[in-house]
Amino acid sequence: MTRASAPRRPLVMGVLNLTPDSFSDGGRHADPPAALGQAQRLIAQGADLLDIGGESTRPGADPVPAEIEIARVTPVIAALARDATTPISVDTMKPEVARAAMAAGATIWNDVTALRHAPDSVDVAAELGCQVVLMHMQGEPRTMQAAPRYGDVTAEVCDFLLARAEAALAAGVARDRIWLDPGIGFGKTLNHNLSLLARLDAIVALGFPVLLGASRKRFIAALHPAADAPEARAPGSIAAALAGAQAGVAAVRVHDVADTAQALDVWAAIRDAGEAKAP
Ligand code: HH2
Repeated sequence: MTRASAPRRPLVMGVLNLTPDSFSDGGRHADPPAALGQAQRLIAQGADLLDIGGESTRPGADPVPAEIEIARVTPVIAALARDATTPISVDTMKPEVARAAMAAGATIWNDVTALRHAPDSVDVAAELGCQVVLMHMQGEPRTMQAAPRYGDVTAEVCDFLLARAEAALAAGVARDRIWLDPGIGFGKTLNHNLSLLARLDAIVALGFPVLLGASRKRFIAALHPAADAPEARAPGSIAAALAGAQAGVAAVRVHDVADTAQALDVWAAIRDAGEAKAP
């Protein structure tokens, strides 16, 4: 996936949570017309991809049965796939939800468990032939922030991501369909998040496109207490997106699409001007 006739910079993946309880936009787009309206706004604001989820992964969130998740996401995916050309990702850990989402028109399976939630996840991903995002998480959403521990967080995240990519490849997922994601905020302290954001180049060097999801996350409020409300965290989110751009990530998963796209366009123009001047 690349952007046609535009400066080289990370794709912007707009987040659309069809959940009552997501930490930053929960309950806002609960019915299909409201969700569709928000999806169209995100596309108009410059989203290159959309990530649609029907289950919150915030710390302490309650699990959602597959039928409910499917009922939340598939009508919106089907309507969007009919009317828009923007690639659609489904944010789910359940193979049955991924399968229903692909049948409705999604082409990317974004799995925060890196295809570990169900024993058949890797096989279903291979069978669906979709793109897959393999994300790092220590523990599970309910308890992951209790006491995260690492020796060398970057090395451990890289080892995990490579092992999950190998498991996907062994099951028959094509190499060019695999994305990796360090999982900012998933079983990580402030220092773990910052270490990873400072060493995104090491994850990029693994040789797969990297997706970065730092948008509106709690570490921003830890660094800047005035940004306690998730909607107040756009500037910090953009700072993280620019760190990702500098390290060569392929896409950033964000809530504030217009502001992020603007920041990345300016960043890319400055980089290009510097490259044009280089001897
Ligand atoms: N973060 C969230 C959810 N899904 N997927 C990937 N690949 N990377 C991420 O960093 C990531 C993700 C959490 O953010 P959000 O969707 O806004 O909240 P919630 O999980 O509460 O719906």
